[in-house]
Amino acid sequence: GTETAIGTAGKLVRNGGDKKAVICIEGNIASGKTTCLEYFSKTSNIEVLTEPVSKWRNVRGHNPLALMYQDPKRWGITLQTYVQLTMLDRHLSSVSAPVRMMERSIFSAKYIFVENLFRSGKMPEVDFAVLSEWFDWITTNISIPVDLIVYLQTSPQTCYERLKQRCREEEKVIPLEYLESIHHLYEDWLIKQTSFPLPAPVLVIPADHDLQNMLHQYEENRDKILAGSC
Ligand code: DCP
Repeated sequence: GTETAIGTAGKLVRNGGDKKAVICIEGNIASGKTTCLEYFSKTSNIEVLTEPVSKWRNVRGHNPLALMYQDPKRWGITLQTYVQLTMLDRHLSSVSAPVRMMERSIFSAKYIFVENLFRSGKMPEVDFAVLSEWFDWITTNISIPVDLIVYLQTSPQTCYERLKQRCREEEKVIPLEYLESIHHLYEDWLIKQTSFPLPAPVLVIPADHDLQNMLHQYEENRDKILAGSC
């Protein structure tokens, strides 16, 4: 839907009108977010938004994800501008179910990935400034409600092993150090809570375990996740 309304904070609300609970699944690359979303997609009353990564790999025949990994200085801004757009689109899309679950958020795109590119010297300051202006404008003028963040907490080593196993072509160049940087940014944001504002309370789920164990944990946390969000 494209209905618009002015929300309580005076911001433009464009998510179909009435309030729906929003849960964002956060975690490092290959931390198991997709598995978590798939698990909850089988629950009634929850609508799971599919990951936009397929878009990042193909925008009108171009692959900005691959380009960014090949030459982050040149293409980082290209990918991250598009990530920001696709995330905004996800946040604003209207859902019919009372609970919506999505992979990552516009917040982690900025606070984790853009921040990482900039801090590691892989994004020119002017690119960072322009992206930040966009982000600040969006978050000031558009209401992006999040009710709960579920943080799949992993060790970078576990993610590295899962990454090698899944063998996504674009990601073959990712070294362990990259996952370590992302990990530390996540920990500072969601655990230490010293870096950037939290858009919602955080539920931490240890996620180094094997698939069977993880599914068990999702089952155990199901009520907490759904209660925290309603
Ligand atoms: N990515 C990025 N910048 C962002 C978001 C993601 O560069 N702002 C990259 C990291 C990955 C790819 O996009 O190479 C997909 O990232 P995700 O971690 O979102 O998806 P995964 O499929 O890795 O998640 P999981 O394995 O946890 O299901």
